[in-house]
Amino acid sequence: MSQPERQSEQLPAPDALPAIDGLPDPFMMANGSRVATAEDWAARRREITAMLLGYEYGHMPPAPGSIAVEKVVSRAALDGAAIEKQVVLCMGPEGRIRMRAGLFVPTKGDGAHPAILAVEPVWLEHLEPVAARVVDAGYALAGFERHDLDADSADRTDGAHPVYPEYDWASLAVWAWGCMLMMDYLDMVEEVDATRVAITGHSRAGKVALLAGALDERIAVVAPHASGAGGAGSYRIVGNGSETLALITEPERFHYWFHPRLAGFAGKEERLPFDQHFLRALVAPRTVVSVEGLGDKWANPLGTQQMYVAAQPVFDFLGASDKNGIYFRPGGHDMTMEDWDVLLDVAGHFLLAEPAARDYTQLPYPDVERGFSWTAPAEP
Ligand code: GTR
Repeated sequence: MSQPERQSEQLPAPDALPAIDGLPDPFMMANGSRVATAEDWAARRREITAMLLGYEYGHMPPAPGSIAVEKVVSRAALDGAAIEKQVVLCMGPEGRIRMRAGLFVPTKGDGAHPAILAVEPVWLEHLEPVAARVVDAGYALAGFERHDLDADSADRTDGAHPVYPEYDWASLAVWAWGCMLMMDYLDMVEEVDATRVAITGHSRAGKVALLAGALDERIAVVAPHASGAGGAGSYRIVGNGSETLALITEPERFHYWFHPRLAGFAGKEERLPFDQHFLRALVAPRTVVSVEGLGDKWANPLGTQQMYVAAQPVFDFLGASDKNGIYFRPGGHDMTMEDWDVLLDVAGHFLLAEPAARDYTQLPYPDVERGFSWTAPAEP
């Protein structure tokens, strides 16, 4: 058992935790005092991370250190607009972790390019229009095959789980770890500026993008798309027809995405010592913009708005008020070309300081009460 897991063994069970009225206060430290300084927040950030990993996602191994890059393909692509690289990243004990990754680097423009990191195998044919659009906007597009690390099933005998048997990470954490490996890789690629990376993913991959972006402080912009339960959506505030904690952790559904402790809070969400605004707040003072479909009820638009609102005091406290954003478009649960255009606008504005073409503060339910009464401490 890893050290953090040994510590999380002592985590109180749901019934031993107090029921919290409204949304938990991210500034309230475990010792009962409230965050007052930037150092306090750094300590609180560690507490929040420990809670989220202990109760919700499980613990990941550290970065494997060195990565061997096996080149599979390097060729002109997208009618000459990009060089496409397909590689296999080999790492971990005895090189047993093998993950396919891909990268499109624009041929126009000099120097290291800003990049979009998608939790997708970007080399697949159906994503070619996306690659063309991203490259045309001047970004490199990177992605990977998360199922090389963990198949989307409860089986723990494939991919990374058997390589690190001492870790209690569930699938979302395994896949988020893959994003961090991608950051290690992008750091090695001289045509990419790894300090200017925006991460995105849709739905379950959006949950992964948010988790990775919350934990990995190298990721400048975090843009989960339709991530819902376990992502940018609330467990406590759930709109009509939206996915609940109980539903997502059902044994016949997606319990294996999460640490088994999470399912214990089904019907007891008020005892969770956090809600997903804590995850979102971990991104501060970097940028998070969640992109949603107004008609995508399953992904909990109301609860996503409320998490955005409840994370804002942390961004305010850290002097990053304008780095927390949300965007709702009409329509349902898919990631369309229009959504990629939004993502490129987000990247243009928050990575490259270009003027934004959209308002990232517009609430779809402006009249709903905030659901909490605590406020940000005076600025550190
Ligand atoms: C659904 C699941 C959602 C979302 C979605 C997807 O069935 O309930 O939480 O992750 O799958 O990934 O498309």
